[in-house]
Amino acid sequence: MTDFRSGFIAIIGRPNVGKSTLVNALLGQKIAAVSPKPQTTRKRQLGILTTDHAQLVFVDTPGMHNPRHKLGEFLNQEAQESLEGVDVILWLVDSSVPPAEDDKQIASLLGRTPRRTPLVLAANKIDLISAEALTPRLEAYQTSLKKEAHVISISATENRNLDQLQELLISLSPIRPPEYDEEQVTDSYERDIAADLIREACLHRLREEVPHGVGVRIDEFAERENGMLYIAATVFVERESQKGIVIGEGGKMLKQIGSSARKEIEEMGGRPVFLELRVKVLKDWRNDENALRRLGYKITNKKKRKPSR
Ligand SMILES: Nc1nc2c(ncn2[C@@H]2O[C@H](COP(=O)(O)OP(=O)(O)OP(=O)(O)O)[C@@H](O)[C@H]2O)c(=O)[nH]1
Ligand SMILES: [Mg+2]
Repeated sequence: MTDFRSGFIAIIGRPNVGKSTLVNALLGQKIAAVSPKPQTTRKRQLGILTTDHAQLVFVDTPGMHNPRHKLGEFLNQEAQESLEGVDVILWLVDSSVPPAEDDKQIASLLGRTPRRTPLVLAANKIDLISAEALTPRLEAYQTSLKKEAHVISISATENRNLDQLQELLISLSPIRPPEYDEEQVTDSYERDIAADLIREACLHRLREEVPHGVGVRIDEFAERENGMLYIAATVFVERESQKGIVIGEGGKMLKQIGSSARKEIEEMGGRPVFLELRVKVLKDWRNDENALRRLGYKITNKKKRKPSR
């Protein structure tokens, strides 16, 4: 029998590069919300992949960026803390665009992580770039990094090179028994994923600034005797004007959001769902620490640590 390998893999990258899409693709099922808008992921979430000879525990993180409000600070904190104590760091970049300022900052942060932690630079979205343009693009990302990295190009949506990536990550993981049961795919509760899927539906349907000001709270989550899951949730927005947009004419928008979220939640849980949504204004909540806490985003105001080297 070969030795069993098991590793924690932090997936780091700026918003919208495809981190959550990659975790869903590697797991072969949807556990994380995904959308074309940046800052979709707001909390760290584990995606657990178990094969007969290895277990990879992916730590999906919020995209790192220059924050403009307190929620943004929380997102960066979540991402940065996920680097601690992992076995491998996977820096995911969008190969269809040159390195942005946020990428350079991430590269410099990664340059300060412990030398013993292997680093993988994965260039995603190669379906959007020609083979000739890819090589110099990879070099541009690589030179911004002051550390050696294993480089691999992938497409999370087209399933390209994902097996190779998986094997690489397994080979970099230590020999160790699995941490989680093989049936477990995530550490998030179904109700928290449901909240994220409702927010994802908002991100897909709403335009411009409105979706980023959306927060979701699950008020009731109960299984009824007939096997149906009953969920009541509140969609919080920052301003009165946004409330009208989310509800839409004659309640049309909220109905669409509810219906697409319900389908996703049903698919995840494999049982029928009754979803009831209401909309409330929580003024400027993204900048209000108390409101953030109530919605489950806690800023710890940790003191800055010195770089370890
Ligand atoms: N063309 C293409 N699009 C991709 C690929 N991977 C992800 N996407 C798209 O990129 C967008 C962002 O994907 P997410 O998985 O939400 O990105 P993320 O890095 O988790 O974003 P945050 O949670 O905001 O940090 C979605 O519209 C995905 O469908 C890829 O390989 N090719
Ligand atoms: Mg994400």
